[in-house]
Amino acid sequence: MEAATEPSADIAVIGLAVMGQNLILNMNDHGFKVVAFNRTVTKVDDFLNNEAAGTNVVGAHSIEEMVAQLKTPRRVMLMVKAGEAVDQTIEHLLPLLDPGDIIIDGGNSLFTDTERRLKFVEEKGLLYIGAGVSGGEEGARNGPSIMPGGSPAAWPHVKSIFQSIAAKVDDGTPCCDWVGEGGAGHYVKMIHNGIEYGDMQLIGEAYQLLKDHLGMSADDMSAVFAQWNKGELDSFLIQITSEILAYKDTDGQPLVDKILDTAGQKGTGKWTVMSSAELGQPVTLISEAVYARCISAFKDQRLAASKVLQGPKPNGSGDHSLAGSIGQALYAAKIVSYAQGYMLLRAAANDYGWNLNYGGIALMWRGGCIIRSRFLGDIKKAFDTDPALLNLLLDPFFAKATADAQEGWRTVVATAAMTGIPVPAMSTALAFYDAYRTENLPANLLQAQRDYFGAHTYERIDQARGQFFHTNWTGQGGTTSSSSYTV
Ligand code: 2AM
Repeated sequence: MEAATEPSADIAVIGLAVMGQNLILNMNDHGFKVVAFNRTVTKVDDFLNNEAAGTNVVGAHSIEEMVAQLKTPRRVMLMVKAGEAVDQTIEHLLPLLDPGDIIIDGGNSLFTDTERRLKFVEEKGLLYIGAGVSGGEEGARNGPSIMPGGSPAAWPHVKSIFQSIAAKVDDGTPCCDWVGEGGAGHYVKMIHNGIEYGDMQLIGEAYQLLKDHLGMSADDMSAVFAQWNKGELDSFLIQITSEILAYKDTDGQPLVDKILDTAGQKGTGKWTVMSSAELGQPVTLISEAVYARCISAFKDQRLAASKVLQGPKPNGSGDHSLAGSIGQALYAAKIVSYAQGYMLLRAAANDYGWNLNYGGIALMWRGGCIIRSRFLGDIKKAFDTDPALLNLLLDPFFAKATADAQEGWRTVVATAAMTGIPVPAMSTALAFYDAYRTENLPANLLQAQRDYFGAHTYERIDQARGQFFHTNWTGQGGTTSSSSYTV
């Protein structure tokens, strides 16, 4: 590089794994000049000579050289491995940057790490963004969903880059908008991934019912999913499921039948469940989806148990007319899952002091990402109608949709129970739906038990809320109530 050249790059991207490379090429397509850097420097030249050949992308062989090429305020996006690599890269960058420069973490970071890094970087006078990026390699190349949060003052400086490269919905609106303060961007991405776990588990349960109870062939199932994809279930995951089921191995047999049934996971589903427990939100469907992957990983134990534990076994003789009800169960349970996800978002916003735009989040997920679907357009409409909507299930459209689907949903859950097919997600969704609409739950008895053995006190239905009573149930011991009780 000649020393006299004015810095001319719009943004730097550190990390040339496939997501980083594809985001760079996407930015280049939209007219931004990108400087690429990678810890293992040989990858910079590999990239420039191959994937980025013939583009305006420039490379750097050191972080210093990279920084020197950037216009101010400098924008540096990290696409490195989540965890320590992010902290190390920030440490390298800080001495080279000036107040007002912006560090963006586009990896799958845990939101609490993002909150910590934001504080650290802001203390040095710089700005920080934690941005969730979803859509996989293909999305990164052609239009991902981007969920940025962090220092509000940074947003105007990255808005045009992010919104240009993001996926667009039919009317051209980008699937990227400001999510909120602190770690809100990575939190919303985490919920996205949790919801993705739930959607995939529900599809898996529908598949197992069609396969084992109705005895359908892979081609027949592919046709069922293709049909579903024309209606209210229209989504990327339903579409690829149809394509996967139709895919044949080299011997002409469905490839899906040859894939070992043990699921992997990287952690964002688990984080969602941990956060739900932390915030006291019953995100039961995503939890079941995470645990279903755990059970699937016990392949050897399941094989042994299948020979010991008694119970009905599906025999493929179910009536094919049940396929419609399975679609209804999938749809109704999916509504519950998103309602639960939004409950968690609301609780997190309250707890962490973020000002979240719930309809905007649905719009960001409407295109580009793995959970993209027609359904998210309906969620956006629900929050447009009532931005303060307490629970998605209470929106008139979704209340009617669950009511309309529930006969099929109940039939499917009951049938699964009677035929021995595990449907943890469909059934926990139904249990949640029934609990949420039940005026009197058995927690009165539970409170009595807690008061009996631990003097934890209880409230009464015939007294104002907030007054606590203790009964000496056995006539023995003192009348003191437990001091550990917290309302
Ligand atoms: P590498 O090619 O030098 O391994 C995904 O692993 C990306 O994160 C890669 O670009 C990788 O760089 C980068 N990465 C992993 N650990 C890193 C670290 N400690 N510092 C900088 N980059 C790192």
